[in-house]
Amino acid sequence: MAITAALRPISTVVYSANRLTPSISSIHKPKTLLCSASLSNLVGSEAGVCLSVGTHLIPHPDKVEKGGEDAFFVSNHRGGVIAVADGVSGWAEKDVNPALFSRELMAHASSLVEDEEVNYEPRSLIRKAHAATTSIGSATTVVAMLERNGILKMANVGDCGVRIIRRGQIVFSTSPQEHYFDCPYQLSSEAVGQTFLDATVMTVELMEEDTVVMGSDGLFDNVYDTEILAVVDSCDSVADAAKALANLAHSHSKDSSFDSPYSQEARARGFDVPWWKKIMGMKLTGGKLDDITVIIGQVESSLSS
Ligand SMILES: [Mn+2]
Repeated sequence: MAITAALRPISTVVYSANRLTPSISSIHKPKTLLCSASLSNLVGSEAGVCLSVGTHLIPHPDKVEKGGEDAFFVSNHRGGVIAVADGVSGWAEKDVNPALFSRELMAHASSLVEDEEVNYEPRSLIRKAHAATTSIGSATTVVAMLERNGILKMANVGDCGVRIIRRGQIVFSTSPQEHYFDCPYQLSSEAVGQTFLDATVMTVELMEEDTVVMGSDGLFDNVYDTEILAVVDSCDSVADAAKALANLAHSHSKDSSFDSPYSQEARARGFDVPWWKKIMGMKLTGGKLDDITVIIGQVESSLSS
């Protein structure tokens, strides 16, 4: 399977696609699910489309006891809202638990999805959620909000990411924002950090049966897009796909001989084994140990629920 397009999120991009036929269905009260390790549920329930969502989070092997530093949420408001935040681990050196900021950011964001001022705009959601935080720390984040007419609105700060799969091909891809290698843009408790103004804002018109793959860098640093396509294609449910992708990322992350996207990028940036090892044909390889969060959303007619 080939990657047909990887749009760079420099400006707002609208994919044109067939209009989705609105349909009528019963109205359920929005329910928000926060930081569950593994869940699968249908979110969004009024006329039009909604996301059927599966999630899976595997903490960094050294951070299992504390649950890792990634956080995420899923909401069924309108067509569905999904978001991931990744706490920047450098804060541990300052005796700050890096999980606090990312979790608080996601908790505020999940409680603000229906806020009038937010107006169902991902960048506004990031602005208000960030402003509400009181924890010390910083986090990367990506937010995607689906309208029932199929318009998916996204905002991204840092190196979490999104892939959109249509008929077995990746038709949309976010790009990481970073200051330098391994130092992503991040929302912070400190004034030196980035803000909602630095977020890349993207819009894609989705079609029924499109698949949205959202993850922290722990996914995309360890799993190639071709593997994402193959795994999603081989799974029968969004829950299975999320779990299978997280497991693949986890196994690659622990494999020192795997030539991961992360090690390829490191070599491209000039990091490698010493010259005498290169002479012997060796190179820098290995996955990247990290927290791994995967959210899979499949676009469905809300009648099909
Ligand atoms: Mn990470």
